[in-house]
Amino acid sequence: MSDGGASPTITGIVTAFTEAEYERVPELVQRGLDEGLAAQTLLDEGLVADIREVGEMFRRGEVYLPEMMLGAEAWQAGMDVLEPLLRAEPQAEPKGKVVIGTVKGDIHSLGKNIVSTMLKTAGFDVVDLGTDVAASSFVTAAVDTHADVIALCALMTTTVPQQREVIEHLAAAGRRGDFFVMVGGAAASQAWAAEIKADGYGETAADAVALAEQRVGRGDRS
Ligand code: B12
Repeated sequence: MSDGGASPTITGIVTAFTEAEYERVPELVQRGLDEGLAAQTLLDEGLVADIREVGEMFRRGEVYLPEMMLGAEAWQAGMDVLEPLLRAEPQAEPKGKVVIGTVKGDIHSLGKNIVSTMLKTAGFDVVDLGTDVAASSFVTAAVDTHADVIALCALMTTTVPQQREVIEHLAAAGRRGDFFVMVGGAAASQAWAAEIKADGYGETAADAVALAEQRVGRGDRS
């Protein structure tokens, strides 16, 4: 996590997560804003880095599921403070349409929600299908809404195969060429994206925006 050289408030947010003082998170995020820190900095260097650290502590057996749940709640409470500042005015002419969701069997929503917010901020029309979304539902939603891009989020090694499932469903429906399929989430990788022949992989929400822009900018919308 990136607390080297960070402001005392960001260091405070880091400590709130690692010391399980979760109730302090929204107040510290607000303090950061009052001190003039950018919402994006508080998100990237504070919240995102910290919830990942909670996940590492969980993996190492240093915290248990209830702490991870409390960490997720604190994350959302901090995000509630930041989100109005990250959200842009809706644009009259959307850049394109993105259908997004977390794949079947996977209820992790925080990263998907950031990607969704950042895409909206960048001017995309976003259809958010939520979490635990069946492959067939992605296909139906993309076809019905005339989407340009399908964004698939998967956080677990047990659920990431569902990203391939969506691509196979598209192919079976004869619609594979109609949509730019991008994959992300902690369980996905560049190599995985290549293996399943996805059109793009992004490590961050900013990558998701860049990929979606690349797609609509190329003018090969179907
Ligand atoms: C918070 C959390 C939870 C919360 C989720 C709350 C919520 N509403 O989302 C709770 C406590 C409910 C939870 C439950 C579980 N969890 Co959990 N969880 C996490 C944790 C700590 C953080 C995830 C997160 O929100 N990260 C922050 C966000 C911002 O990051 P992100 O999702 O990666 O998204 C960023 C990028 O990936 C990218 N991105 C995301 N999506 C997309 C999509 C596209 C297209 C692109 C381009 C980019 C992109 O942009 C985002 C912003 O930059 C992770 C640890 C980790 N390292 O990920 C474990 C983790 C994912 N969980 C894990 C596990 C095991 C579970 C449980 C099975 C635990 C249990 N025993 O019940 C359950 C799963 C239930 C289910 N069926 O899904 C494991 C998975 C291990 C594996 N098999 O791979 C992890 C890795 C923890 C660990 N180290 O063991 N979890």
